[in-house]
Amino acid sequence: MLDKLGPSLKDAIKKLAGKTVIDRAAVEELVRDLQRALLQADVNVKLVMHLSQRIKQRSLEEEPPKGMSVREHVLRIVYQELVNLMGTTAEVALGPQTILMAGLQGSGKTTTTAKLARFFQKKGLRVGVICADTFRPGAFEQLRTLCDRINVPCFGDPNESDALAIIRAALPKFAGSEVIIIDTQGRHALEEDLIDEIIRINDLSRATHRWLVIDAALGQQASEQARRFHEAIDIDGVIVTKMDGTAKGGGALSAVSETQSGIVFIGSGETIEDLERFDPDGFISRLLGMGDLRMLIERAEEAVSPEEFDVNAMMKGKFTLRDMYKQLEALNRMGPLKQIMSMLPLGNLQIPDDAYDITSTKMARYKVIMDSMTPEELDDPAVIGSSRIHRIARGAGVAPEEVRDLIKYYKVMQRALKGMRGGAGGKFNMQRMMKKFGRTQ
Ligand SMILES: Nc1nc2c(ncn2[C@@H]2O[C@H](COP(=O)(O)OP(=O)(O)O)[C@@H](O)[C@H]2O)c(=O)[nH]1
Ligand SMILES: [Mg+2]
Repeated sequence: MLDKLGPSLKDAIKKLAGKTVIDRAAVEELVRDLQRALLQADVNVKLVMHLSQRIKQRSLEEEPPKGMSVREHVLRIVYQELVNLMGTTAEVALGPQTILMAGLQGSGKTTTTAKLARFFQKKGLRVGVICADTFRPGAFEQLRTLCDRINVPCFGDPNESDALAIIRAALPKFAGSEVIIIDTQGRHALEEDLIDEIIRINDLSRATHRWLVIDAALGQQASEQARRFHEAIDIDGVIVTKMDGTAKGGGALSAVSETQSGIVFIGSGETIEDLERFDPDGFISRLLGMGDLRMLIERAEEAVSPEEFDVNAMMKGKFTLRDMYKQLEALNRMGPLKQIMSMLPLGNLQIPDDAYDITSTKMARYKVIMDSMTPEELDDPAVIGSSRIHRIARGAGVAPEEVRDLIKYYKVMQRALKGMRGGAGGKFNMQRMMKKFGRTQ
């Protein structure tokens, strides 16, 4: 998508390294690279010019915050302005709701309906899906096949030509469902009767949310569709699909952002799992190469004093349960785990949002368990045998399984740290670590 932007920006920002005053020529060069990359991603020219202006002005006029280098100062401004450009995230509630899917034919509504059903199902909610597309032949079959794969009930009637009649029949059937998703027809163009129908469906279903599905390949043209649908049914979330297959994703995101509609999800592939929550901060951080372990360690050193948390010793191989305990505390102090993760060099790895949730809950449990351990055990977890596991579990009021889980987690961290020291080019192999991590959950 904006892949080209990353390397050229990183090069431009590198040129600022070591400078003590901000150099107009360097900032201008940076802005030119940025413009080229954004225009290639089909971001609207006016938006690009506005952004360039802001970056130039802020870089040259704002005082760098205390202790921040010139490079970091400019990097931070570029980051903030790009995050603004790419828009905001709309909330997704994990409770009872009816979601109406809108969008033109081929935008990915049906596929995304199934992806959403899967998303809510994974969050433990009962989902029901309604096919209200009476226009496209085989629409019901397509949706039902997708829903069958994930065991989500799907209601439709290929012989009924009235979408409202289908919805009227379907709603009582899904009275026990927490999340109801209604897939609608699309057509090739935004026609008046399509708009009329979606307005009536919206009224009849009393939808909690009206989400618009837009193809990323539209680039900046996405704003026109977003505006028209918004006028008709008050769109409260946009899903940009096919981000995997186009270079114009940046254009689509910024165009949608301009219409003031928040982006709820991004579709990034054809399988049912290829749906991601939109996270502008993480997205831009990775793009700018903030996925940089050195930064993480700098942050870590800020959050805890050196006596408390010896990063260097840890990197050299001394890593006790106490270190891990301190690390967990430091992570807590540094803020949301997710933010920390976005600073690590994850490459294209997508970490599912719920991985963070599970992890922070687990962390709290681990702390309780560690409080029941002796100093000896904390320093050298290898001494913890089966009878000690039971004693610790009783002390912490948890199942022995959970103590074993913690020790397993410690071993994974220990191995990951070894990998970090010995891996290719000294790079932290996060992907491998997350895989192991997943297995201990
Ligand atoms: N690569 C890719 N293809 C997608 C994505 N979302 C949908 N598609 C494909 O786009 C085509 C149209 O999707 P469909 O759900 O039938 O669109 P609808 O007419 O709006 O219901 C299908 O071939 C989908 O597999 C996506 O995020 N990435
Ligand atoms: Mg469809």
